Amino acid sequence: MVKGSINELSTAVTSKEIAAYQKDGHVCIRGLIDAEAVLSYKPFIEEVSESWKYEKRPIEERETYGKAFLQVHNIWQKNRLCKEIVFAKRFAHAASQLLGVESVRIYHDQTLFKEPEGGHTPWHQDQTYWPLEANSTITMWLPLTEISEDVGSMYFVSGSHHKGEFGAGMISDSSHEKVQQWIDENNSPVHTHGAMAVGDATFHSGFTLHSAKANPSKQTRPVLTVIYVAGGTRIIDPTPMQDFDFKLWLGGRQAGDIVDSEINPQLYP
Ligand SMILES: O=C(O)CCC(=O)C(=O)O
Repeated sequence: MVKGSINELSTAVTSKEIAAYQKDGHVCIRGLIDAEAVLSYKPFIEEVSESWKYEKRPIEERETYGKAFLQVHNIWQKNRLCKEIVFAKRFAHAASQLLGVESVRIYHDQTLFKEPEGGHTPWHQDQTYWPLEANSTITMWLPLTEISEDVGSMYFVSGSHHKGEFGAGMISDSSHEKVQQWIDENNSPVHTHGAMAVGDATFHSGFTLHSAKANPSKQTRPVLTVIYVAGGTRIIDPTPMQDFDFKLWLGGRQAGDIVDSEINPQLYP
């Protein structure tokens, strides 16, 4: 099953891309992995995503966030082949290079399947939900199919990760409006990496403001994300918005502890 390249260290990340990531808080690594390798795991990821989805309501009955995508978390715990791709050293190595750290662990993974006619992903920051030290996380966003810019590609506010917590609150119409207003008022630079081929991946920092457009097509936009945390990162006192993640993704570790539970194994080196 393993196509060989997923555990070979990445040569795709250049020093220019590392500098771009550190400056902008996001980057697209083209050709991070062979398309063939991604496509060989796709049916297993799709199957887990379908069988574990908890959203049962028709799309028209959901609120904005519910319309943005169907999600399933920690597919690595649900299927052996999904674990192989989520734990791929190639991805974890790229994450550590971009973060500029020696080692990374997994915080958690998730599938984000934007359905046909699925809505936009409102502006938000991920770290609003994560009780972790600042600047310690990076998310890999890996489409499992070729995507065009107008089918749910990601948009980022360049440099927003330097500002820390924005205070937009939970992902919703309200976070979207607050961030959009701030972007408009400040002429903030919004960037998309546009169309992506299978094997390309974007990476963004925990505090980077980001969103995605709706999916106007008749095809699902399947994406796998893996969230990495730098080795040695400490857990902070959770805010009420971080309590859910605190209980779910840190294996019982407490504020002040290092992220090192058995559900956060080191993926690189
Ligand atoms: O895939 C999307 O539409 C949004 C993804 C996202 O917000 C994330 O990966 O942090």
